Amino acid sequence: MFKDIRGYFEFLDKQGYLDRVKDEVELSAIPAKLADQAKKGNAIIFENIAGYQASLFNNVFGKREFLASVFECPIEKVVDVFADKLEQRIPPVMVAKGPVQEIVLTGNDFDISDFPFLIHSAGDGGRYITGGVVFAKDPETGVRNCSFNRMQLKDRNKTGLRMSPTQDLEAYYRKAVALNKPLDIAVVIGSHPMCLLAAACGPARDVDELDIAGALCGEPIELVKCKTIDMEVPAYAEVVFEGQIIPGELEDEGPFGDFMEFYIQVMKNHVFHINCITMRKDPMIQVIFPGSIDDVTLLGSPREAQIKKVLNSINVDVRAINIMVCKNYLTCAISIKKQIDLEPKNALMAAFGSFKFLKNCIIVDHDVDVFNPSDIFWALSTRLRAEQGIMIVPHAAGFGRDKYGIHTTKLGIDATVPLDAWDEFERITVYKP
Ligand SMILES: Cc1cc2nc3c(=O)[nH]c(=O)nc-3n(C[C@H](O)[C@H](O)[C@H](O)COP(=O)(O)O)c2cc1C
Ligand SMILES: [Mn+2]
Repeated sequence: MFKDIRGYFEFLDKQGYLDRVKDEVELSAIPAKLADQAKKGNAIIFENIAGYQASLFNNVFGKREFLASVFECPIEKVVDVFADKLEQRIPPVMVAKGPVQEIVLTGNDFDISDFPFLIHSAGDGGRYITGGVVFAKDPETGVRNCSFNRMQLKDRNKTGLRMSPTQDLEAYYRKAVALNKPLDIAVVIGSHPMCLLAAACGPARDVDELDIAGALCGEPIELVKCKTIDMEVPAYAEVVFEGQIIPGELEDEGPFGDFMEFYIQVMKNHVFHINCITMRKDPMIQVIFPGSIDDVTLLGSPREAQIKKVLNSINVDVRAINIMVCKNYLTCAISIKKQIDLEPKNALMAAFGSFKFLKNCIIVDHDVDVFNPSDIFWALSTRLRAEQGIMIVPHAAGFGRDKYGIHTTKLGIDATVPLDAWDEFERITVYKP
């Protein structure tokens, strides 16, 4: 497989999935351009940003087709290939040097605002790092963890950092607090696309996400030692910020437009102190727009794989699954070839049981396209018998940030036709002589 994000872009370029903007662009003009780009779906690199040395890229996973090409399978098979690979492990290997350390900046030699980090949404409290993967080690066991965390630029060497109470990083942080020791972290920007997927997939706490990244690549990720902390980072990444989170230090962070397309209000969050930057000579910075397909692919595709695997294990004949149907990963549409009349309810219970954040789940027949929302609505209007097809499970765990209890009730919908009535529900097709 390609070695790094640059290799991935070459790979996408050959298939017409990449746009390179060579003309000079103002940083402030980029968010609006990226909103347009999201409709097109191609990955994009801004190579010439006025006043900035680094380039900026976005839409690494702009279309489902990208992963299908990477895994060399049809789009509908991506979920199965991904599920298989997520169970494999290929541990990383150490190498003596790598391009990510071509330049080393310490002391007063750097200012993070010199990198093209964006204000993403109109009401955001400032510029944010959205494409950074946080590398940390369990202070007791040394097990590595990789996760996404938003970081608000605060000073030349300081950002705010949001970790949620359920994240592995937060568990490591609590151990650091108990030991009264700073938690060393490295923030890696411009990671290999398989490292990005691994960092978002949320495996068990004792699993090193880089072992999964290796499995997704089919070969080990090569790592170099950080310059100032006891951490290893991908040798072929673009930029690394090395530094610490200090126990007990909290500051205002936000507002920030999040993946549900609301603003998270200002809250007390952690602070990341940066003491060293290593990077390539001509670094590239990744940005991820909350609630974009790019964002939802990272969080949604491993959950699709997980749900599909569970349904397969109870012999539900899943034809297609789409957890991005509402631009987040809270609602899922699944098409099945029904084998038993009341089976969709069992499938719904299994789906809710296999992914806690899942709030709404719709099951349709195999002739409905789950990637086409109007086709799903067609099934609701023509095939749903609401008095028996709707299942509500109140008071179950759901998405955590939920002051108003919006995510604690599961809505399951069976919009399939009775098994013995197919003659009456066969869809019309256009007459062709
Ligand atoms: C672009 C992006 C930004 C994210 N930002 C945050 C964040 O700021 N805080 C957080 O707790 N989770 C965030 N997440 C979700 C976590 O990265 C994700 O749940 C990950 O699996 C957590 O890793 P862990 O399982 O090792 O805890 C983000 C995910 C993505 C894709
Ligand atoms: Mn983890």
